[in-house]
Amino acid sequence: MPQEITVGSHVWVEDQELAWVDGVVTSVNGNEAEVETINGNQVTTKLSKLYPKDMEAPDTGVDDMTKLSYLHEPAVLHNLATRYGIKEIYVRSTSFLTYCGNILIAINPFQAISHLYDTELMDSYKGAQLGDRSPHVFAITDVAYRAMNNEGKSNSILVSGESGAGKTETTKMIMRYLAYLGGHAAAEARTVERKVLESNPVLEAFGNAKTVRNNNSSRFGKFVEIQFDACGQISGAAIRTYLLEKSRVCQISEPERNYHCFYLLCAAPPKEIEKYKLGDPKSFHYLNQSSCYELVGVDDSHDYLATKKAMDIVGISVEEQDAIFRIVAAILHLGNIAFALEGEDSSVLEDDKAKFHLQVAAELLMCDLEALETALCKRNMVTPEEVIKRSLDPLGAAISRDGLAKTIYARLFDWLVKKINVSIGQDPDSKCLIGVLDIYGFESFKTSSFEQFCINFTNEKLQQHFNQHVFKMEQSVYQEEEIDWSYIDFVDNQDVLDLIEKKPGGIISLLDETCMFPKSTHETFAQKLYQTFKDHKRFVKPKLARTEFTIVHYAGEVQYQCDQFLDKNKDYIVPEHQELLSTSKCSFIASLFPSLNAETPKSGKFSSIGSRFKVKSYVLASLLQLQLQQLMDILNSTEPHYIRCIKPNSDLRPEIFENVSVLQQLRSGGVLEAIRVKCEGYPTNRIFSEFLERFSILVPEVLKENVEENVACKSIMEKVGLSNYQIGKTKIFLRAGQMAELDGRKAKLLGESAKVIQKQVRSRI
Ligand code: AD9
Ligand code: MG
Repeated sequence: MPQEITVGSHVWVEDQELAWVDGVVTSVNGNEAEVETINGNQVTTKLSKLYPKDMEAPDTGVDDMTKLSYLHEPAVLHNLATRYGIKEIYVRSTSFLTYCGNILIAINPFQAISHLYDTELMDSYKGAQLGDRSPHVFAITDVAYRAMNNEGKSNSILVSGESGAGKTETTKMIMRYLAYLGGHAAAEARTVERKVLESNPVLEAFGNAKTVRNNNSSRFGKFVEIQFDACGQISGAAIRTYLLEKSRVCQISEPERNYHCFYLLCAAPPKEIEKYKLGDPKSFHYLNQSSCYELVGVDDSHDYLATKKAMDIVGISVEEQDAIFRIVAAILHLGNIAFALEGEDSSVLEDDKAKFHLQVAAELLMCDLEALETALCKRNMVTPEEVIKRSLDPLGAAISRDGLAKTIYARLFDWLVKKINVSIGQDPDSKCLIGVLDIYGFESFKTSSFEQFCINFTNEKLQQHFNQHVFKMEQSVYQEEEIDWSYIDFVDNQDVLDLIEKKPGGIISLLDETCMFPKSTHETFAQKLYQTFKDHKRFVKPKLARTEFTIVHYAGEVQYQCDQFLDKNKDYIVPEHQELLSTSKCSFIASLFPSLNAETPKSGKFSSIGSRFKVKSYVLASLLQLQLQQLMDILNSTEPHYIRCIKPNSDLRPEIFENVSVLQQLRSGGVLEAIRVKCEGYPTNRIFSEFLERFSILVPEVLKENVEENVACKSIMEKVGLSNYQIGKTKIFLRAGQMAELDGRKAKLLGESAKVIQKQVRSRI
């Protein structure tokens, strides 16, 4: 039972709607207490479920979580809400962002805040000490840049958060600030940083889409590696992308949209519309599955021209741009090729409209019309004697058509990334880099599928990296102060990672094996999982489940539906499609589908796309595993900084702060876990003089005894009867709850209830 809570104590109590609400203890009865909350409720609860509220905390909150006197969940949440609520006061000083150790929490304002990203502000952050300026994305970037220059070590900034939390916007600000810091003075030398910045609109046009959660949602993960020369100037960059959501090309649901580029092209100048035989987006199947065509505040025709301009800057030639948009148009036409049943199980083009679109698609893809039709409607059956053409039924033909559209799009996207990398150029002599990671956050839906499995696996990997780092940071503070830290417990998520990626025997291995057997089904896959992991504490077979499984992730349980795991894992191009496109008369298109025999893997960093083409079929989950391992190797060689983006509400509106959802995000983002790690050790520390100012009233004679500050602090702790604290070189380190205990004693001594703690002995918190 926490001793500090008595009648009159100000506390936080759990609340279904608000997560935590503050109140005053009105009675204590054994292990239970009655609390009157500020919203007028009487709540009876266990004493152990109450958390003390710091009555000396400033009304404006604190800009650094480590300054919180009581480090616990409600205090963290309340502080964030306070900071977000007063953002008007801080418009100039940008204080809706809060540091937590070297973690920056950024709450999406959902409104443009004036001067927040001005050049003047950049000037003011340049070279400023971290504590001297209010927390800001520029501040953390400045620290990374300076650390790189001073210590000659690569740094990385990992941005995470749920969809719509502001990761991409934050990433762009980091890149802008780095271009400002490491940019070239002479205009003609600025091409590298211009290309780096302009890669964003290009990738967004092809990789972003409106979703329920975000009007400009990135449907891929991205790691940008910015290379610097010995003078600290940008000398090259490399972009790696992860897991583009291919299914969106063919399937969208209300109120979402397909990738932006399709709508941009439909809003192109009349000449282009005519050339690509386009028209109203409503007339295309791949777009009209949802009735959302336009975005508020977005002018597609303006963005079309802006995208082309950005393409110019990143070095995509006019001919290449023509081929790219020809492909985008061809995909729209492909989608309109509908099939009808012929005979028992064959398919033919449904009507003249389908014939027209087939013809246009063939023209745009510069391939033979009949060959395209055959590739869509028929499959080769190879027998020892001969190759027989087997007809597909209309459903099979539609699946074949969608498969073709998805493959073309994915290859186009990969081409863009590769082209940008080649155009920006890599600096082979660069010793230092700053990596910026903009990756999808943890996801849990009613029906979570393969995509969520991959996303959550990625997040487990990053979480492990994060935990290890936070733990290391904690240790380094203790070491600096020369205090004992050896017994701090550290819980890792290695067990979840083993469950997913252990070789052999993990889920990914089992999935790969299952995909290799032609007769496997998702049911046999599920059975295999149930058998293998029946005793694994991170794996649960839900009651009555036949094809679902649950993983107990660090951020919570997620139930996966493994229906489509096998299909989605096989990233495989139909040989007939490959053959068709590799013989396209358009050299650009043919180059996206190099003939399998002619392919030679390229050496160097960006061989993955090339070597991927080499293999006829591969499995996505293990490809991701490989990519993540490479990412981890890079991250492990850098000094990491973390930005946790928080989405304050799901309406995407300013000034609304939803406690429950924010708390869930703090949990998923590992912020609460970081706090837990901190609480395992000494969550609160105070410089000796501050501690004495706040608590010498408890043992006034210590000030009279002419002793060292550390001895005086020790005396106070001993007289109050607290142990297990540590005295460092400059600070006293307190265990969880000790600060509250001291405050409780003080309040009692002052002869008043904790409710009216006078703020006379106010110390800087
Ligand atoms: V997703 O996982 O790619 O779906 P993100 O990347 O986390 O997501 P994004 O950066 O795209 O979110 O931000 C969503 C929207 O929030 C933006 O389009 C802006 O309208 C808004 N936003 C985000 N950050 C800021 C900001 N610092 N200032 C103003 C912002 N508005
Ligand atoms: Mg994004």
